[in-house]
Amino acid sequence: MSRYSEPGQRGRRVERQVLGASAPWRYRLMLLVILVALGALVWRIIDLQVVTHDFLQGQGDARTVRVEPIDAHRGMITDRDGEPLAVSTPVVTLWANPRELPEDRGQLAVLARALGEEPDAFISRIDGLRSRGFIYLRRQVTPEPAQRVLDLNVPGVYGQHEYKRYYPASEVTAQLVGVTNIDDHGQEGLELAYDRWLTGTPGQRRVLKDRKGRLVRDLHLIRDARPGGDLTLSINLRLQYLAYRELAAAVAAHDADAGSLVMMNAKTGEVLAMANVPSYNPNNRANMDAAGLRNRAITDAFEPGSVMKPLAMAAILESKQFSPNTVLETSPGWMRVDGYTIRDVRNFGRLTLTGVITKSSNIGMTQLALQLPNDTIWKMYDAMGIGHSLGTGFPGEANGSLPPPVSWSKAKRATLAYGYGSSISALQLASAYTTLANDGRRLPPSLLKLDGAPEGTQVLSPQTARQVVEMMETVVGPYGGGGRARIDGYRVAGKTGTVRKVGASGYETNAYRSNFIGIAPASDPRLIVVVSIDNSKRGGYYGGVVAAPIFAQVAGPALRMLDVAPDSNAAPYNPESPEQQVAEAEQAMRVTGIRQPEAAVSAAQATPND
Ligand code: 59J
Repeated sequence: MSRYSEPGQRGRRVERQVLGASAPWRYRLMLLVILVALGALVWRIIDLQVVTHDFLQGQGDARTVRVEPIDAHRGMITDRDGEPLAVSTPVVTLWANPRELPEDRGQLAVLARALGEEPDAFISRIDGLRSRGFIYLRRQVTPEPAQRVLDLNVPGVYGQHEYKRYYPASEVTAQLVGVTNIDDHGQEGLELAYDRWLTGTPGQRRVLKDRKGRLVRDLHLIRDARPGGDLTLSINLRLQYLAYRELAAAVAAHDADAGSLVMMNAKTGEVLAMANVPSYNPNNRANMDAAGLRNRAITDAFEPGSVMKPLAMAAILESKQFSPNTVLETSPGWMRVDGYTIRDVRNFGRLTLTGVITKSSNIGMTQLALQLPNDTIWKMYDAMGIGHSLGTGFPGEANGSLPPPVSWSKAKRATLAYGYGSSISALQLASAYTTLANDGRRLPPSLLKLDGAPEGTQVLSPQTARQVVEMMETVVGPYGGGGRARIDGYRVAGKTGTVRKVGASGYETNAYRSNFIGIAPASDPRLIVVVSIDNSKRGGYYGGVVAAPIFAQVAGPALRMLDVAPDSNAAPYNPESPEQQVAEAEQAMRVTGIRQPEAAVSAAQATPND
């Protein structure tokens, strides 16, 4: 300003005067424009240095320093003895940035061959994807062949280290163990139920990468990956193989739709084997189909039929109104209740309570149930866990159903006593039978290995439990339908069941479920085995014909593998031997309650109903 007022600078002064005088608005406008421009510049500086600083800094850094996840090792699933059932093995996923891949056809052809692909098809595929920044070449290959590809040093080809789940026992344990998806998360079975436990926590490391995303060097570890926990199952893999093999063979031989087998430790509730057919290979996700995925032994509830009779019999004996030797009249083999006709397969005449179990008399069970208060049998079933969750946490675990005794008709009470009107899974059935096999104390099932026996719940008296087990021994004896369940060297208690399946219009006339439940050794039970075969279409369909032999083929070797002391030196069953004649006469008396010689006569007339 002082320059303008200096003497001798008149011209300027004049100019200023002219300017200021002729267009003061122009001057002000210019000043304003300059100020606005200056302000914008200052704002931009503030903006870059302060406001968006972090964003820009981050953008810059992203091109060089990155935080990379470190994959956590997923926990292993093993059998009770540490045999691996699900293991995570290191693999490499090969990927490429097509923009960086060479144009050179020869080099691409070499890469294609190393990947096991046809060169021409590979090259045209790559050419179609040139605009992309990322494509998978091959996912989850074993490290050695992956390294051979990486060693070609083709620009734009990278390897990412990952883990892949491998299931050594494949279809034998498939539905129990379950499966993970390609991102290593549980999708089915115990892999899903225990996903949080098995999944570790991924770690983080800071790395320096070049502009193309290639690792230059590790900067530092932020957090190490925390591996997932291991899971030790209750099953024994050798017993599991045995169970699966025999079950699969029987399902094939009988052209059945499906089958399940549960083997339980009678003293702890631990599941020692759980097999399901059809199955699938969990190592090949492409071939998974819904039928093979189902762990039917846990997720499928079915109408149980006669395998419920021993459980109802426990309630009947607990009432103290009957003893195993109380005699009933079941002639003529059918009876009417509430307008429904209840039938036995034959007219069994006079039967003791033991005989009702031996012969599987629907009429005997009906008579007993109708002499007891409304809810006696319902209460017993309820206490045994029918209709309740087993609490395994297994995905899709079935509760089954047990309709409550509100205004029950006589027919409902009767059918419930001989096994109809409720539904139950094979695992629930095994668990309910711990009450009989374990002196009246019910044990919850466990799919995981336990340190000791759980406390359980006393559901009935030890005496009643033993009486029912003894009654069940007659089922595999000469007058029962379960002779095919016999095992050399061991006393077996069992129950057969043949159930007409329910279809769209009531009970089917030619579709059955064949069941057998067995306890061995009967003198001091170690094993409970449930076998259930769905819709046998060849070689019979009775529980005693289809399911009982599977019990013997599995429980026999299992008892020997487990080193269980034999409790029987009975000679193998031979109907001709004098000892057998005496034994049969004795048993006939227990079954029918009638002394010889009538028993011998009726025994001779009766054909074993298997
Ligand atoms: C049966 C039923 C259906 C449901 C009958 C099996 C009833 C019944 C209505 C006819 C085949 C058949 C509620 S039979 O399990 O009694 O296991 O070795 O499905 O009775 O009232 O053609 N089991 N099975 N009954 N229903 N409703 C016997 C018995 C059983 C055997 C054989 C022959 C039935 C000895 C079954 C076995 O104990």
